[in-house]
Amino acid sequence: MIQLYGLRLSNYYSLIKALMIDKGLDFEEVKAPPTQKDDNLARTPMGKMPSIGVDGKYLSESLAIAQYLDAIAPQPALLPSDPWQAAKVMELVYHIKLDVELVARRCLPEALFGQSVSEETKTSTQAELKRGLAAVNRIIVCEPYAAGNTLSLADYYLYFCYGLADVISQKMFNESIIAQNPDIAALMQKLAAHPSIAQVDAEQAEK
Ligand SMILES: N[C@@H](CCC(=O)N[C@@H](CS)C(=O)NCC(=O)O)C(=O)O
Repeated sequence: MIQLYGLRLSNYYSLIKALMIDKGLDFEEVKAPPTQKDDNLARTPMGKMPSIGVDGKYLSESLAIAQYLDAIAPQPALLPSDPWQAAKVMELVYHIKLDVELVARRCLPEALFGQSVSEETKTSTQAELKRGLAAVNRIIVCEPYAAGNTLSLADYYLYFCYGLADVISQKMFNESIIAQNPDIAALMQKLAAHPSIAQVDAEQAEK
């Protein structure tokens, strides 16, 4: 049994939960808010969520966790077997994660937690978000899935990263990053109906 630590409100926690459901893994959810307390730092060295526990050992960082899950439960595969296509999936994942989600996240305190961020941060976030979105638009396929023919790790990152970044962008800049690209909007809808993702969203709503 794997322990999944974190909170359901976290997009990366949700992503890992969807992967574990799709892979048919036996897991339990353990509520663990992001803190700098010793017990949490032992699981996740930055104190962030999610992390997993396996036989008393711990692993953090969603990409590392996804890699581990794919190794212990290879089906359904998160990456194509062709090395080039697999690397292209990872390229897309990195741009979604680092150049869209992580950029939008700078405004998270104001967008979702009632704090304020500086005008400088807002201006630089909006400009860099535009650049990140353009980068993703240049390489995303969306026919029928984010990176091509099959559902891959890129679809999970698209769904959970764009979901959060879209909320932030709408609140901060009055712009939907999803509506800007009809192909991505259609894929997001399709992914929302994917059973594991629909289950994660429903359980998040009930808290
Ligand atoms: N790079 C990490 C990011 C995880 C992350 O940003 N988690 C957020 C919640 S979605 C968090 O714990 N934030 C609290 C903090 O930054 O201290 C991953 O991919 O797992």
